[in-house]
Amino acid sequence: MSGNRWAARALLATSLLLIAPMTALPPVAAATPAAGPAAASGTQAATVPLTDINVVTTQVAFGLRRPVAIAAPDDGTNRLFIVEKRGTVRVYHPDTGLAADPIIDITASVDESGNERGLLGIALAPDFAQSHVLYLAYTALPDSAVTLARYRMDDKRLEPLLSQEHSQENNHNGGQLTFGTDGYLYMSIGDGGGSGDPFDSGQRLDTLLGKILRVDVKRACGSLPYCIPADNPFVGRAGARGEIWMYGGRNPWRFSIDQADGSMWIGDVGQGRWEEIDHLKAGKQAGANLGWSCYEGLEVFDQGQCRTDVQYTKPVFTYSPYTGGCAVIGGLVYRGRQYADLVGGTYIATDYCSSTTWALREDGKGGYTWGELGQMPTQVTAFGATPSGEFYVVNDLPGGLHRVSFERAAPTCRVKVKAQTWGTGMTVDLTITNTGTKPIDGWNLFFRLAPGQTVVSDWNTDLSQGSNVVIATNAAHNGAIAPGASVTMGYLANHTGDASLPSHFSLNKDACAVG
Ligand SMILES: [Ca+2]
Repeated sequence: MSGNRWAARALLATSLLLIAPMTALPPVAAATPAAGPAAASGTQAATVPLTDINVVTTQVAFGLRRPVAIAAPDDGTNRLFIVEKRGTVRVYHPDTGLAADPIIDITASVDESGNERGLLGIALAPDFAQSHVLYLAYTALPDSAVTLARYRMDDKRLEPLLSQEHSQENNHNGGQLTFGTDGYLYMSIGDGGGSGDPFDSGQRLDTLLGKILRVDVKRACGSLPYCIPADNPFVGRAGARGEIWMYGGRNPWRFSIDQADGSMWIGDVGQGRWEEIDHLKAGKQAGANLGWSCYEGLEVFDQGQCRTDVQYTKPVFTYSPYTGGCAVIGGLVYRGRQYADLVGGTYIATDYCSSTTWALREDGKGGYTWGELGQMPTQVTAFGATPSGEFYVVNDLPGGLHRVSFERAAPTCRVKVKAQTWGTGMTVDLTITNTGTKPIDGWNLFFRLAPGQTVVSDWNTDLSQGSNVVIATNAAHNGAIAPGASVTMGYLANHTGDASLPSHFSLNKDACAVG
């Protein structure tokens, strides 16, 4: 679901596609059976440094066929519903494992042609425990239209509610479904696919392509089998679709709504230079313009799509796919109990190709801190949370379901930064210390440069820069770093005014302490 860089690869690859010693935490709410993960833990935010946290995953089921979404009925059954792209939903239970036969099978209605088409999203009705009603997003037969449908488990009835023509390209279908704290259903649809927004969909308001929609599926209005909430931002505007909640999306493959505060976190898959995560607070969402295809991340992508009379919502986090990433996989804010001291209130996401686990927290000053928590399994397509807020992920071609846990582990490396800056240049010395207990034998240090910085030369390392990402590899003479020992390397760079220094480092994929 990202660009066309990975066209021959798996599902999301074609273009698809955050603590201190635990201080006295406020008492967490008792295990109240309520709607969604918010029920679990309240809203305290963990403060353990992100560099001190590792993600750990444990495979609990295998043999899934291209799983792309997870839903967790809050009905006391402890089941997980796993969506398979071909059009089936299978049940996993921690005691009995993965059921062989699907509980839902709509393969007869699903167009699975092409890498990114199929059954893509699921959302359980807020009253699912009583109604057994859920909602599905898929590309439909025969015309590949991106479709929202209601599914009644009691009589296996599938009722299409809304569809968006999407026949020309098979990528960028979106397909995330999530109920908001307002009881409305939110749905993402990609920009129509291909590459570079060929239909100019992102900035147009007369199409549902490149959008996040908000609809009321509890009621029907006139000829529509759903209603458009009267306070949707473009209701009544000539030539605009009333279903639109936000626009300027490229392929918002996975987004989530934090039930604790109503904010929305969006992983919008990038074209080729930037993957991005957007965070929109409650009250700041209606009519937000996420930028595509004027912007890709923070960079102008297509000036022809830019306007001076609109306000663009900037991503809160971007990364270059240069280090092996290809498609951001939007995740969830952790609101569970088990790891609340580590990642409570922290947003967790990953990348389909690099499997880097990204963690984001608000810094209380209007910005965000970020970190890397280690590796997810390869090809993660979606996160899911149990009613008590614990995380699972599924991965595409390997077809696994994995339980996600977090552990506190002191960083095994420390980087000290020393710099001299002038007019348009800077020299930076980086001292790497092995703070772990094992010898390091060969290393790669990853870090990011500020916009406008370009490495000119390096010493005691073999350094390469792609986009804003630097990979510094050991020189022949300093690959070995014994526990407690240090090596110093550095570089000279040009800058265009911003001489700020790198602030995050990872050594052999482990995040390092800094300073
Ligand atoms: Ca954007």
